[in-house]
Amino acid sequence: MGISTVAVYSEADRDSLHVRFADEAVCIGPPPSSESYLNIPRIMAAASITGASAIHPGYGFLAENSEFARICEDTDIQFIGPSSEMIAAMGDKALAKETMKSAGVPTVPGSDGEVDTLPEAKKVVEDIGLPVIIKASAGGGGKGMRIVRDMNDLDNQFTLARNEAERAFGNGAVYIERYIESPRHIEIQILGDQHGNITHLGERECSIQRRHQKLIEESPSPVVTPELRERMGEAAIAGAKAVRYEGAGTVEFLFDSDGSFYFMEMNTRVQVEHPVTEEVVGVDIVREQIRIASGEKISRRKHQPVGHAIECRINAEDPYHDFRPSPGIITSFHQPGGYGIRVDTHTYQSYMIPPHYDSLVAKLITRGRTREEAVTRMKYALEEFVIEGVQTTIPFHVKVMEDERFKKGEFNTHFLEHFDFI
Ligand code: MV4
Repeated sequence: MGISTVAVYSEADRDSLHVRFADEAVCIGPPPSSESYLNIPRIMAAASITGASAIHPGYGFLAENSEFARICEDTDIQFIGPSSEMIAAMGDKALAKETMKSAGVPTVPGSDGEVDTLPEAKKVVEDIGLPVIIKASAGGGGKGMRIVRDMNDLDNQFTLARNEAERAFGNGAVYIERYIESPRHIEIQILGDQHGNITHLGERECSIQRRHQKLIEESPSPVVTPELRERMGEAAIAGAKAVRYEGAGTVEFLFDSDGSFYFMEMNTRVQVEHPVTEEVVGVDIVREQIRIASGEKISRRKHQPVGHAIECRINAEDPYHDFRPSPGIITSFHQPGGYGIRVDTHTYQSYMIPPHYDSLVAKLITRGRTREEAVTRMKYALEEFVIEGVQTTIPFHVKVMEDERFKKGEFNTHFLEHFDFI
């Protein structure tokens, strides 16, 4: 886009590629994120001394921090993302659900907003039936959830859920909904501009997760037909229109085995898995975020996926030992390339993966005319990918690409629970 860039980095990330490739780079502190990437005054100071006009928050740390967005709003530095109120509204999961429900987005039957007392909880469960799931309003991404299958456990689980939420988020509020046993996680990518236009870029299938960490994502989903895409896309747009959403966002749905779908959460940032959408719809999502923040209009055309894309997250983790982190020096590095292959990474040979942050080393994305072609290409690309010196998830991904169920697209969020790797 011809925009000059400033990278901020902690002492642990000095040698990261983004630091080298940016026009300027500012060190914002020591490795602990509380003293660098989460330290708002240091980031604002870096923006100020370099004369930055905008901040792209990425997808971690402060990307969904309404306080940070608000501070940007109070200065002349543009936050590339939605308003601080929008981030706060979607960060309150019970409120987000009620907002979407009012907009006509399908939601899982459950409590109307938060449930404050045990008698109230009992009443809700009597109405909707067992099993139920208790979720923290301030949670999200699987944090602070409890499943109740027996009425006799409700008392205990309700109390535990509230205490846990209070301890983890400083907010004990919870809400209750019917537990869907074996859903798929399917999410819709949306874009909204400052002129009230909202569009969707189709779905991503994100059911291959382990402990709420996504490992493999793809677009389109093997189970989404053009008709279903239209319905899910329209539901996501209706929700986004109701709040006049601005920026890139993701509306997450639970997709039940009977074909129904329900709003789960809305993410107000660009996500790790956005490349699979870019590959099939031909839209640069980060470019759109920047265009939207500068007041430009988004394209009003309908986006249709062409072909199929898959992403494998290559983490510095040992899949042979419960995915334990494996930081250290990459002694040998060779990345695959060629037609239909994309690698997004900040690393290279001799790079030291610091132990302080999460373990994503590279995103390997393949594209094909069909899902089968994308899967085959992924298998070969994984086999060409050489990373030595640290353990990685590459051999795990090879095994998944060879799995019959995976190849048929027959899986849900429980897939990795009965996947025996090794
Ligand atoms: C659910 C659910 C079943 N029924 N809600 C997990 C993350 C958080 N965003 C919500 N989650 C779930 N909510 C109802 N009513 C199952 C999950 C869930 C899950 C969802 C998506 C992907 C992986 C998951 C793994 C375990 C549980």
